[in-house]
Amino acid sequence: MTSTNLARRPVERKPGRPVEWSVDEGPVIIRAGASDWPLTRTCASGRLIADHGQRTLTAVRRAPATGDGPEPETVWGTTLREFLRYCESGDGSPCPAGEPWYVKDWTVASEPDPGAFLPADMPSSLRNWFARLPQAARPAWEWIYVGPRGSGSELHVDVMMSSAWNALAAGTKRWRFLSPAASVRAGVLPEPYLDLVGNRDRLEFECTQNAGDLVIIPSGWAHEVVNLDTTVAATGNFVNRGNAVFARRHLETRGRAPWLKVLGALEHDEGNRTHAA
Ligand SMILES: O=C(O)CCC(=O)C(=O)O
Repeated sequence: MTSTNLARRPVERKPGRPVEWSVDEGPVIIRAGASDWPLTRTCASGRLIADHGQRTLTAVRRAPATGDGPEPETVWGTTLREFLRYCESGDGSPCPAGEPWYVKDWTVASEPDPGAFLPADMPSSLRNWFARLPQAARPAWEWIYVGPRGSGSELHVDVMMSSAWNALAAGTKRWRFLSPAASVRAGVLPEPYLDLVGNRDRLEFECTQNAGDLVIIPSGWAHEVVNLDTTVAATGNFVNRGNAVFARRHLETRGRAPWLKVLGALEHDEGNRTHAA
């Protein structure tokens, strides 16, 4: 991870209840903000393998470059128990050369008991309007990520210009964030989104997330992650009152009429709820 550090600023907060956050604040790390989340407790008490070790999972890794364009991902069907053994082995087995394997499509929605991973009641500023849709119509936007040292995610902006939270249950992650203006410059955010963002400064900074810390990433902020040791994290994307304008612009630009209709209905429903409250 290289950094030109056009600017640095602290992004740390002490834990507090409820988690108040707004997209205008930029990325925030709340120390110990997820220390009482179910997955963090399970990891801290050493019960992860006992509780979920038999879970079948798919790990991905980039295949070695062939010179024929983008590297395809290869997949490994495994169990959590076997995958954690691989993570801890340190010898790269069963795939000694190349990129580390990473589990990143373990969806919480596919679990019989999502409450074993996430709080029953998410902080309101992190709630996802789409979670109100019936299960079959809802995007599966909550995942468990498991990876060894050296695995991670390349610089990207999140799906549908959503914001995201990341609750680290075990291990250490190093994050790099680029403000929307810096994300445009890096070629990962299209220029037309810039008018939605007040601050045009090209900010770039890094932080280290430890087990129990909660990171919040605003819409339009590109981010990149490297796992410094074996990590287990819950992550989720959300669209709500704080960032719906980004999702709307995204859906309009892409001509996604059905999703625009859904977003409109959710906005209307939210308005009714606010008035009723
Ligand atoms: O932990 C990772 O590898 C990336 C996570 C991420 O991009 C997110 O939580 O939005």
